[in-house]
Amino acid sequence: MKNRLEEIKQIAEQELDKCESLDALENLRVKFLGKKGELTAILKQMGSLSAEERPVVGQLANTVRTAIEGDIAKRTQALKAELAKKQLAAEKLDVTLPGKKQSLGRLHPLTATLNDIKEIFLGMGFEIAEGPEVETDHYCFEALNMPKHHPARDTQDTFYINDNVVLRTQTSSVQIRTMENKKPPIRIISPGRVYRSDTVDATHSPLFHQIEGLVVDKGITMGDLKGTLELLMKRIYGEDCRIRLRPHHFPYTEPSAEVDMMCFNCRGEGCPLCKNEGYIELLGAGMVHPKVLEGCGIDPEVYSGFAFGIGLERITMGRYKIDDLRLLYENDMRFLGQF
Ligand code: 2NM
Repeated sequence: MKNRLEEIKQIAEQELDKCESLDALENLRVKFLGKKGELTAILKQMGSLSAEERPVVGQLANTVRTAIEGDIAKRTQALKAELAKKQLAAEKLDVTLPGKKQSLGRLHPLTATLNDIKEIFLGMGFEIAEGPEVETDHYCFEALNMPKHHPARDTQDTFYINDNVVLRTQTSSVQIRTMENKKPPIRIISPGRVYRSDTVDATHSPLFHQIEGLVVDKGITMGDLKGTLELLMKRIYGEDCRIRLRPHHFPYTEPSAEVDMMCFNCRGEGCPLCKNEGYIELLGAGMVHPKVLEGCGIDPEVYSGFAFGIGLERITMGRYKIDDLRLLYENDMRFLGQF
């Protein structure tokens, strides 16, 4: 039995050296010291020993147990230290490396221009009105003095949801809704998405953005319209910017005008950009047609008003000298990063 104990101690020491993980160490402990382990098996046989031998073997068994326990503890410590070292090496962090560059976002040129225009109008006491992009025929055409089969509808061909519901072709629908619900004085701009059944090219897109303005009060004249638009253009393009009004026709305004801005390229001299005109067409405007006012329950004998519609894309392109409208929608960072 003594020999067997010595043998157990030796085998345990040999196997201990081969243990490469904490799991293996635990298995080893169970194998030698556990309830069904080798050492316990020996102790169970002690009954067969003589009274003289028993304390001697008992003491030896304890010594062997203590020795194995000690060895396991030592090996556990060593393994843990080794593992910790490996983990530290794997998670090594060089705090002197240069950091990752954070690229800050910025406003899209359309958003930046819209924000500036909103500020200018808010400064003149306008309110911002918004409305649905899916509109009824009534708000999009009928209330704007464009009954069914009116030729002006051809220039605003749009997308039909059904016979009576369309994607709005201009934000005038918002202005009609405002005039129906609010008595003058009215001073609003209505920015938003509008839709037309156009083929995409450098200056056309089936979805674009408009900012329409409307002022209705007693004694509003064409002079108010021109002064308001001149101030807007000076703020956007610079104090030396001049505008001119050309007679035009819209069904919803009378008289109507197209508003041009002095060419920022040649300053009125004439160049390829303005096709030798010296001016660039910017927006449409006019005095709200009496029929339109009347349809909204506003007496045209008492009130008058002006309205205008600006294409956000066009004004943005002029401002940043962008020559193709498609660039504004493609989200190409090489383009957007320039602004
Ligand atoms: C334009 C040009 C001229 C316009 C008219 C109205 C309303 F609702 F008062 F009749 N809102 N906007 C208008 C006038 C829009 O866009 C080129």
